[in-house]
Amino acid sequence: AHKKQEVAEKSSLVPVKLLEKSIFFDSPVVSMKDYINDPEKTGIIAEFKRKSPSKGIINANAQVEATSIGYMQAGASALSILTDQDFFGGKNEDLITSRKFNFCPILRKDFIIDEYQIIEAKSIGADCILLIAAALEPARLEELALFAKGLGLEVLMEVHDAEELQAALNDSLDLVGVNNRSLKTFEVSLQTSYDLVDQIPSQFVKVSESGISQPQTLIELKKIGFEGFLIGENFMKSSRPHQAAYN
Ligand code: IGP
Repeated sequence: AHKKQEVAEKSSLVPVKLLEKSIFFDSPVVSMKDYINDPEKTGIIAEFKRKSPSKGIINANAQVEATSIGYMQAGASALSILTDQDFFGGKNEDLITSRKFNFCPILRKDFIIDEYQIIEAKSIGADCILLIAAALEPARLEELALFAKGLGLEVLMEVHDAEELQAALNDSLDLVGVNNRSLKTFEVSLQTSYDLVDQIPSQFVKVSESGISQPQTLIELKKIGFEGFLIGENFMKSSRPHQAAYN
C-alpha cells in the first residue's frame, strides 16, 4: 500500500477500500484521446468551474447538471470538471453529477499529487486525470501517470514551457496540454501554444488550454496542429454557459 493511502485510512478521508466499491470503479473508461482525435467532433473540452484564482467568481449559480448536458448537446467532445474547492469552488459531487447524466470522457480537473486522488478520480467516474508538470518532479509525474494507467484512466499532462515539456514527457501520457495562462502572472498568451506545438511528439493528443474565446482562435490553433481545446471561462461567464458554447 502507498504511504499516503495508509495516512488517508487513518484520517477523515474516505478509505480506499470504500472508494473501490463505487459503481464507477470497475466501469470502463471512455477514451478522451479517441474522442478528441475523432475528426467528426469539435475537439472542445468544455469546463465547469464556478470561480478561479485569476478571475474570482465567474458564475456562482451555474448548475452542473444542466451545464454539462448542455455542453454536450452544443457539440463539446468532452467535459472538464473542477473538483478543487479552495481555488475553483468545485467538489467531487459535481463530477459525480456530470457522470450520471453524460456518456462522454470526463477530465477530473484538480491538483493531483498523490495516488489516493487518482483512486478517488476513478471512484467518482472520471475518465482522465490532469498532471501538472510544474507541480511534480518528472519521475514522480511518470509514477503517477503509470498508476493512473493501471486503473484504466487516461492522463493529460499540462506544461507551460519547453523545459517542462522536455523534462516531463514519458510514454504513460495520453494527451499533452499547453496552458496558455502563466501560473505565476495569470497572463494569457496564445504564443505559448504556437511555440510548443511542434515539440509535442505525434503519439500524444495535443490540447491548447486557457484563454480561448474566439472561434477564429480555435481554427488557427487547429491549423498549427492542436486537436483539443480546453475552454472554461468564456462559457462559464455567461448566465447560461451551455448557450454560450452553442453560439
Ligand atoms: C480553462 P479558461 O481560460 O478557458 O477558463 O481556461 C482551463 O485551461 C483552466 O481552467 C486550467 C486549469 C488548469 C484550472 C488550465 N489548467 C489547472 C485548474 C488547474
